[in-house]
Amino acid sequence: MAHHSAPARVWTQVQPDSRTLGPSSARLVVDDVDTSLQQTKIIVGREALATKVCTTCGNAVLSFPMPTLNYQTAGESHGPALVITITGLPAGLLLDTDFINAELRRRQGGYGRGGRQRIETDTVEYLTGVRRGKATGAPLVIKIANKDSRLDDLEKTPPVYRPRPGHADLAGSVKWLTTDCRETLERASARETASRVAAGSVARCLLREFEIEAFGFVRSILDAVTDVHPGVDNWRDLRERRDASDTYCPDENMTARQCDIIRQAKIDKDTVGGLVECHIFNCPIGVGSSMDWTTKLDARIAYAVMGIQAFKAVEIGLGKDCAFRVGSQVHDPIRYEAAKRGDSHLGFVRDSNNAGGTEGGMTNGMPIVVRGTMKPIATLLRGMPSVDLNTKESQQSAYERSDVCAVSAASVVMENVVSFEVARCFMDKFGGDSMMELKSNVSKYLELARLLPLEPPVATLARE
Ligand code: EPS
Repeated sequence: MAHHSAPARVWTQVQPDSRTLGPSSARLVVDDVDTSLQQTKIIVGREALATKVCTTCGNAVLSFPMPTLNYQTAGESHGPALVITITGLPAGLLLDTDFINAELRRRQGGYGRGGRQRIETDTVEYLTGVRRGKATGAPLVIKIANKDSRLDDLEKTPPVYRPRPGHADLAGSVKWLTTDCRETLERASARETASRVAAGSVARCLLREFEIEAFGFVRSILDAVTDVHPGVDNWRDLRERRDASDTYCPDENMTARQCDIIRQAKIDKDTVGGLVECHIFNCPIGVGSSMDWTTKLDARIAYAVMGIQAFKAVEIGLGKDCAFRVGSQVHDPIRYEAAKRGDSHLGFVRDSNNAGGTEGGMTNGMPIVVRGTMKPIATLLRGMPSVDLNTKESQQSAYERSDVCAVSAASVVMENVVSFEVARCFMDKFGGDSMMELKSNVSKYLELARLLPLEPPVATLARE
């Protein structure tokens, strides 16, 4: 007889007056966990199906759709608006609109930006999915209005026939079978990164409920590199220094050098790029998964960072420098300190963090450290050798109003897209339709992880 022929029982029972796991006001409890059932996820298209499978008979006991936290952006640089749709948010998530708008404002700043930022005041308007300041669990649609909207005006927004080397112009024009690069560049423009900052800062509202915090900054512009070392103890202080810096670099001397470099590039009608870094603190062990390459947190982060306009490389922890060291100089030794069981690493202390907080695609309790390389912006006032796509004659590339350096803005974008990926994997692991359920799931997991070993070690059983 089948062990489980039908969804005969609920996996967990929630009863009052037992072990309190959730917020004390709700007094939610999890009782009578059937350990013969395990949870697996099968990715179907863009949705995940959560299926509880009996480990004894292999039959599915319960099956229900579980929306993965996800987002999509729409909108052109000079269209009427940018629109962001976020799905899979737990109901009850408090949206800190001041925080979200402050991140959008920060993205607009940084020394070396062009004239556009004096026109726009990027702020979010919620169209759906919010009631009285909290996410309802329905798709959350956000609008950021473009003040400089002129896409259909051919005089103000003329066709572009001379592609800029380094931009999407040439490849996009051929791909969409047109000689007008405008069709491609309006969507490829880094204006779209405002959408990703909005999505990421919504995800950060979720992460902050679990005291998971992100800190992004500019590591370098051209050859002006700071050697600051952010860590759990000093990052808030560095954040203040970053916020006082015109280039978002938490180092006064380097900020001055970076501003000089940008000023010179402007005189030379040239552009400059640099390195940006993001550190995520206090993420518990086990977010992300080694079970499939698509579920690895570091892979998701790399995907998201490489998706930022003008990014050419992404590194986690020691990154490419791992190639120049032997194993014993790369891997972070493990020791246990019971007094630190309350930390995100649950007491499994690492004195170095070359891994950058991920091992096997999962968080290991150490800060997640991501570095991205942004190339110099492709729109040079002096132009670059190119061709007219209609006549095929050699011409200098076209000039569109642009930035001399947008590395500072890119640091804000990276901080937020990385946060979204952490939140996505966090939701994949803990799930829950509401914040209350999510919090209960997280507490229960941490409680179990701290109780390890939950069963007698196999070696002990073998001796008995
Ligand atoms: C940007 C808006 C754009 C550019 C820049 C980033 O606005 P506009 O083209 O109207 O000046 O300043 O876009 C690019 C650098 C690019 O590669 O397209 C913004 O809002 O960040």
